Amino acid sequence: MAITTGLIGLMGAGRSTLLDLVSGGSAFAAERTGRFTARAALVIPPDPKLDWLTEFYAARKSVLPEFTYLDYDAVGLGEGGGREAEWLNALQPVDVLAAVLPVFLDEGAADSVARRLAEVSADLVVADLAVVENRLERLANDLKRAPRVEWPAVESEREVLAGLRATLEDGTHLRALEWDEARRTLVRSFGFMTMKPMVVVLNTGEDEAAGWAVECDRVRELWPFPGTGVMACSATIEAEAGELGEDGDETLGAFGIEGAAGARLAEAVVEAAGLIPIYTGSESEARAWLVDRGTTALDFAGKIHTDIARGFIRAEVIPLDSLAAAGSEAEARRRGQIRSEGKEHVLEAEDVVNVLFSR
Ligand SMILES: Nc1nc2c(ncn2[C@@H]2O[C@H](COP(=O)(O)OP(=O)(O)OP(=O)(O)O)[C@@H](O)[C@H]2O)c(=O)[nH]1
Ligand SMILES: [Mg+2]
Repeated sequence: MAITTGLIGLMGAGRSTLLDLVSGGSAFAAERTGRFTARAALVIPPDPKLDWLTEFYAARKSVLPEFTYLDYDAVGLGEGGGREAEWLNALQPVDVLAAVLPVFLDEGAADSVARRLAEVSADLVVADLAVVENRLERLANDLKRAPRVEWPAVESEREVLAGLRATLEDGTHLRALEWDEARRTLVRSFGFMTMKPMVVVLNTGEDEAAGWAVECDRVRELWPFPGTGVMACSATIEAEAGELGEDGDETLGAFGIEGAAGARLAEAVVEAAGLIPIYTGSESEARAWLVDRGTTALDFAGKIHTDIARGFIRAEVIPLDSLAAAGSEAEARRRGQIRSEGKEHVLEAEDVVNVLFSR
């Protein structure tokens, strides 16, 4: 399973540099869409907890979640001439959007993050508003022509869309609204940008790394919408340092930059998408899964295999850290830490799960 993230931002925000950075230079040409050429990268960040689990079960292989990134070349938010709409349309299938903010261009400006964020937000909101307005216009025409029996359906869609318009005009992203399944289905085909999980990437100069934590918190204050993740990087210098290996790590360390950008971005994608890691382990395979927060034991069984969900008996569940502290399954069992759970049990981040099922 791969999570696909589309990189967006103004032209020259540093999307391509970020793609090269997280892929370690292994980005490849993706399919052409309309007038645009895309490059993609497949990134599989390491997971020390899965390494531990693999060793614990002496598993023959280990399987990690995969992250795909998609970058369309030389096109950006805020462009006129219909190009932007076509580009955003091409991004419809992605699971997550990552908005790269060129904070490095505003060196020293105290309000850079707020201003860049407002800029991106306005462009996304305007794109969604255009979709809403178009649809409302069409519905107004439909209403003139439609037989009376169809009026209530048209009216109710108009009402929903008018509500979305008011939300957008307020500058609020649509994912901040309460969505029941019926309304979600109604708007799914519109593919609203501000409905998608979104990562904000602050691309700053290297000298600003010391202030990253503060600036990331500022983003969370300014964009308090659910489905938002935040990450900071200094794309150029991190990409250059990446080519130098350990010497590069030392250079980055001097600026206070720690951890691979690919892992940091993946973390923000996981945060935005509302996913949690769940582990499974056996002699044949140790595996890290990413599942929606709130996933039940039965949902998870179905994710492994429909047959396992069909024959679900119960799930044995233990937090990975408890298993590590106990040192063996037998000891964890003796401590009563391996719980036996039913179908409706909601899994927690870093649970190790063993689904028992009948064939
Ligand atoms: N100083 C500095 N320059 C950067 C940084 N990130 C990107 N740049 C520079 O900004 C320019 C644009 O970067 P790209 O990565 O090509 O930006 P892009 O968003 O892909 O731009 P388009 O695809 O042309 O829309 C390049 O010259 C980069 O070297 C950064 O963190 N610091
Ligand atoms: Mg580019």
